[in-house]
Formats: sequence, structure tokens, C-alpha cells
Amino acid sequence: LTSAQYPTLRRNPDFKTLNDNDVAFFKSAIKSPAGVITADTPDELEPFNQDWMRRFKGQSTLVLRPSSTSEVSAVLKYCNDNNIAVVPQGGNTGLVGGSVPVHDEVVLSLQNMNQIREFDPVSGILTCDAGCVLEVLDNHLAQKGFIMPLDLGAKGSCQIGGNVATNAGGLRLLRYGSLHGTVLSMEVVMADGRIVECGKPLRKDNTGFDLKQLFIGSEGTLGVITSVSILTPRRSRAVNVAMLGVSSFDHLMEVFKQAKMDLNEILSAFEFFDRTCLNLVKRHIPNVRAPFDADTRFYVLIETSGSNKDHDDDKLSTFLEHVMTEGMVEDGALAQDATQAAGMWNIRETITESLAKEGGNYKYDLSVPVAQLYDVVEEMQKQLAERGLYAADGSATGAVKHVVGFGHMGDGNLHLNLTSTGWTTELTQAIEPPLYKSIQRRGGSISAEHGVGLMKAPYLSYSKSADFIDLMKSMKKLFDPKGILNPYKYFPPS
Ligand code: FAD
Ligand code: 2HG
Ligand code: ZN
Repeated sequence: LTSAQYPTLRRNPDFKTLNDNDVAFFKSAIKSPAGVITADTPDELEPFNQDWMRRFKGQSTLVLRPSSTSEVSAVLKYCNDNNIAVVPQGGNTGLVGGSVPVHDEVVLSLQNMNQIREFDPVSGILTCDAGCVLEVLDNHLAQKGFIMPLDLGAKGSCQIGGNVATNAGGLRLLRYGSLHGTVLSMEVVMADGRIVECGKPLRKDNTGFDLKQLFIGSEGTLGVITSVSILTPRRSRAVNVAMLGVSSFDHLMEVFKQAKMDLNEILSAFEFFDRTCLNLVKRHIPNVRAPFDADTRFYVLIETSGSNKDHDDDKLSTFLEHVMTEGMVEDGALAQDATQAAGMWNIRETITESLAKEGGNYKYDLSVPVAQLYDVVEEMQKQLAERGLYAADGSATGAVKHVVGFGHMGDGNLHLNLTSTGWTTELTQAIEPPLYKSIQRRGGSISAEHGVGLMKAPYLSYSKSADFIDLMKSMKKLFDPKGILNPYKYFPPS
């Protein structure tokens, strides 16, 4: 088994190979000396070439870190004029191989564009550079009594520009909706260097096409996002977190229905994970303890957020009484303070890290009707077991060790993960075509939130029709006629 998967895609010969004159131009266009990293310092280049999972690795010899929109514009104009391929990169936490080069594309990192431009405490509208780290923004807003409408386990590294470019979902979508609703406007640099304002930082603007929506989830293929205006809600004064143990997926669904009924407008998260996820977190993350002893098949993390603690506490106790007395839940715990609440969230948020510590990690992030979410996990276990590639007791050698499911139950979004010692083409073939066919049969989507990137590009037709993909290609031609932005990704290889 290999430790990293080098894509076998042929380099597009239309793209120019960099020479000294090109590097000299970039050094003159970017004022900060630390803004240009070359092959002279390979250790500095390495992290920009390697993705978070350590699955995909590019061979770029140049990373550019502009500090202003005009520097981004100068870089792109030059790249477009000279047919130089570019990969926009945010925090490089993407999970589909979209943020790293495939061959020698120039990495355009937004790291140095990290200024908060404006915050209006009346409207809650925040305008900031695309390279601002999500957690930094959330901490900034917390001081003013506001909150970012999205939250992810990768918050300490991912950037708001990357979040918008991937249309990230995360842990607060159930409450605050998707970025298609909360992003109000953005500044984008087109492939040819033109700087375009997509809308204004206003809640209402009914003039012209809503072009910003095209950039949300376009994964760096249509333009480089340099700033974002986003609507941020008030931070809730009262927050409760509970973790419950449930013995079957049917019970989990009953608990979900009851939560929506009893908690309604104060329900702010409904996340689930299976027993193996909890065991892996306990194995790999220091000082993690489950908040109760019962060893159940599934666990659910429920959060409520509101403005009146007594009101929320009342609602939550009614809900807990219902689910306990009606036998939907085996055991549970209610966080008594912020530290306990953070401990429960820590379990959910470190599942990804724990899975990564098992070695190679096959990740799938999909939507299917909620009732079928866990069927997808069981179907995969059965299918691989039949081929001798998986055994529930971990005895299948050299193949898959764990097949787990967790995710955003409230959004109908499952994270199916398989661990193995590495990635092989054989294993990928045993897993992917059958999985994507199954998702298509169930009327689902092959990506609920992580996007397409390099990993899912060959499989786009399982979620989108041929006509739809043709239309996407026409848009790409319009926005980036030479195809310099994030090549080899997002579109099925021709
Ligand atoms: P990158 O990884 O750097 O880039 C992602 C894509 O966006 C690439 O295609 C890149 O070219 C493009 N891009 C980046 N910045 C720009 C820009 N300024 N302009 C144009 N294109 C750009 N995702 C979720 O949706 N929900 C989760 O709950 C979630 N949890 C995660 C937890 C962990 C521990 C990890 C490691 C990842 C998680 N992710 C999650 C995936 C990832 O964090 C998100 O996709 C995130 O939005 C990526 O942001 P980034 O800044 O790291 O972007
Ligand atoms: C999450 O919800 C992220 O924690 C990552 O989207 C999911 O690791 C994964 O598969
Ligand atoms: Zn997720």
C-alpha cells in the first residue's frame, strides 16, 4: 500500500514551465520578500504541495503569497498572459485534493491577506480579507457579542475564502443555513486580473445576476476570492450541550424527530457518530473521556442556543424526559458548564483527526435521505466483507480496518470513512464506483459539503447530468478562457 497517491493525470502541455524571468516578475509584483517561496527552500514549499490527508501531492516550485488585491490581480494577469497554471490555496484543509497542485502549477496562497476590513454591529455584517482564519474571525466577533454563522473542526487553519470557495457546511448549518444565504457579497479577481465586486455588503440588492452564488462552491476554478462580506448573527446567551447514547439508527431518527418537535427554534446542532468513532477518539486524543459509561451503537450530540436560559433549560428537560421515558435513549449526560460542553464538542470535532491517525483514510461525504444514512455504511461493510477486504473484528489483513459513519444528521449529511494502511488503486476501485452508484440510486449527492476537487472529478456524472456538466464547462470558458485556474479538478477529465 502506498503512502500518498500521485495522480496519473497527464500534464497539460499548453501550460508554460516557469523560467527565471517569470520568477523575477513575481518577485517584483509581490512587495513582501516572504511573499515568494521558490525551489531554493524545498522545506518551505513542501506544506503547500501536500494536502491535509497526505493523500495528494503536487510538484509546484513556486508559492506566491500576495498581501493585497492589486498584487493578486498583477499575478493573475501575468499568469493568464503567459499560460501559467495556478492553484488558489486557503488554509489547505480541504479533503478532496482540490487545494494542492497536481503538477507544477503555481500556488497562490491567500495566507497574507488576513485583515478584517469592517464590522457593523447594527446589521452584523462583517467584511474581511479572504485569508482570515475562521477561528480568528469568530474570536473577534465573540468580543462584540456576535458569532460566525459557520464552524468546522478545521477552524484553526481554514480561511473564510476557502470556506466560501468550497461552500463549507459544518456544525452550525442546521441553525444558520448555508453560505449561499449568509454571504452577501465578495471581491473576486478574475483569471485575467480584472477585479470584480460581486454585489455589495447589503442584505438586499436586486440588481443584475447574483454572480457571487457562482463563486460559492466553485473551488478556485472561476476566480480568486479576495474578500468576503458575511451576515453574522448575535451570539446566543444561553447554550446547552448534551450527549446521548442510542442503540439503533431507528432510535436515532426518533430522537431527531423529537428534538425538532420539543426544541424547535433553539436546536442549533444535531450531530451523530457511531461507536467505532468514539473508540478511535479515545485511542488517539489525549484526555478524552466519554461523559457516561453506556457503550451504545450510536451517540448524538445535541446543542441548543437561545437568549433565555430558563426557557431553554425547560425545553431541554421536557425533551430529555421524553426520549428517556419513551426508551429512545440508553444513557446520556447534560453538560453542567462550558468546560463540559467543550469536552463533548471535542469528541465530535476530533473524529477526523483520530481517523487520520489510523493511517490511510478513504473519506466520503454524501447526502442521502436521512432514513438511509447509515444503510450506506452497512452496505459498504457488507460489500467489502464479501470480497475479503474487511472484517468487523479487524482481522482482514492488508485492507480496510474500520468502516465508520458520522456526521451532520440534521442536514442529512453522512461522513463515511474507511481506514487502511494507505491508498491503492485496487481498493479505490472496490469502494468508489459501487458507492457512487448506490448514492445515485438513493437520489443523493456524492458531495454534501467537501466538494469535488481532484478526488471526485471523475465521478461528477453520478450527481449531475451531461447537459448540466456542459453548461458548467461553458461558464468555465467564459470566466477562465485559458483554463489556468485550478486545472485537472472539478470537471470530469476529458
Ligand atoms: P483550502 O483547502 O486551501 O482550499 C479548498 C478549495 O478552495 C481549493 O479548491 C482551493 O483552490 C479553493 N480556494 C481556497 N481559497 C480560495 C480563494 N480565496 N479563492 C478561490 N478559491 C479558493 N468541511 C465542511 O464543509 N464541513 C466540515 O465540518 C468540515 N470539517 C473539517 C474538519 C477537519 C478536521 C478538516 C481537516 C477539514 C474539514 N472540512 C470541513 C474541510 C475543509 O476544512 C473545508 O473544505 C474548508 O472550507 C476549506 O478551507 P481552506 O481555507 O482550508 O481551503
Ligand atoms: C466533519 O464534519 C468534517 O467533521 C470532516 O466534515 C468529515 O472527516 C470527515 O470525513
Ligand atoms: Zn462535515
